Amino acid sequence: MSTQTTDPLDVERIRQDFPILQRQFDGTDLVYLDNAATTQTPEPVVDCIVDYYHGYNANVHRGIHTLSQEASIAYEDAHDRVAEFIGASGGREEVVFTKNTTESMNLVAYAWGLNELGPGDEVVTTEMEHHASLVTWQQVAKRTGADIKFIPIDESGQLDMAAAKELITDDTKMLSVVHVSNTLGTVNPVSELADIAHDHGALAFVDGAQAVPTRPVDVEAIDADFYAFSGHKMCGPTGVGVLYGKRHILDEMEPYLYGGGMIKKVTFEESKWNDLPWKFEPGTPNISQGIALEAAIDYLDDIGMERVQAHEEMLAEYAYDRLSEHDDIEIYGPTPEQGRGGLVSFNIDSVHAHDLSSIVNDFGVAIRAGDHCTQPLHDKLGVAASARASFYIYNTREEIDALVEAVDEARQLFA
Ligand code: 7TS
Repeated sequence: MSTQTTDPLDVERIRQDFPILQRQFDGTDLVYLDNAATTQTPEPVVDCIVDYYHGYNANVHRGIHTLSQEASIAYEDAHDRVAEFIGASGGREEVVFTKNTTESMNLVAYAWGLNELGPGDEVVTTEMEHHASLVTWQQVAKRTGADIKFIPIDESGQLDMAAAKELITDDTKMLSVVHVSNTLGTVNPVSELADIAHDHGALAFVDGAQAVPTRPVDVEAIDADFYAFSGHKMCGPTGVGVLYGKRHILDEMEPYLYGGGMIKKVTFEESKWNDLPWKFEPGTPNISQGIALEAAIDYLDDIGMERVQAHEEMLAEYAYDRLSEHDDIEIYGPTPEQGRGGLVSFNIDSVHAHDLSSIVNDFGVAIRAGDHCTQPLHDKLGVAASARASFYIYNTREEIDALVEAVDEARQLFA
């Protein structure tokens, strides 16, 4: 691990690693503020993928030949690197590579939920979950007869912890909570919630899709039983995600998908499962993406995750303050003082979020509009959609100024 400091980032230097940021549309610079959806990919990560295809493209875990050995070692080592990055002392055995956070979530739902839940059991989750978690638990609940309970949010978009303590009981078998909300920017007290769950004999699943890319995360300090995130939101490629699980829990779980690679011994009658984590990675995996996730982690670690977090918080505060200057803009979620991740979702009175996103796009500014896969949360906020600007290591205050100016243009157009 690099020496972590909170010195400001050398953003100009970082931007040079991302050729896509040089794009212009009719002479207008791209201002990419849709990082909660996916982040851009720096050259060392792209190079890693190219090196793989140019140098040692082969299937993993099956060939004796040199290329296959090289690919296998690199792919396996990437699991260890992820474990180190998130503080999983069990190493690769606690790190399953999936396609994305959504698949990690489904793995837990199928392999754990369908076997462990039944009528009378409860899954406690929150009102700010992404559909990846919410829809999946709904399906598991339907198939097992378990109930889902929701920890409500308060006016500021933070969890009502008094309600959480009431809702988590001895009937709770799983607490499932998002670490950083992709809509509100709320940073949830996941460690405290995991402690409450454990006091009642329940497990804790944490959706870290917006957390691992933006702050130091230590799954053991949180004491999460499961923790999920996606490579493509942290400078990595699409097609690789992670499910961390405590070793003894993964050990006892049945596989989710079956086939080659996940078995140790097969007869016509039955099969014995492979060691962790391969038991959960059947078939040919996303090899180059897995290897490139290590390159993405090296890239972020070189910058230092504490500095990434400080940069995110600085930009979130700046955007919050600049957008708050206007009375016709409503921002959702906590104030910067209450703590928020590097994104700001908002609505402007006179302009629908989709129109806003389309108009600011004419000024080269890429933001997201819609429900951000949190429809029930938007229902609770009383809106169908919101506009969202989300930041990363290569964004600047000037780019937020460009957003605010583009929003001004939209306001005038619709006045
Ligand atoms: N959980 C959270 C908190 C997320 O923000 C996302 C993606 C997911 C799960 C699912 O991740 P995936 O990699 O499996 O797709 N969120 C968003 C978003 O906010 N805009 O686009 C994708």
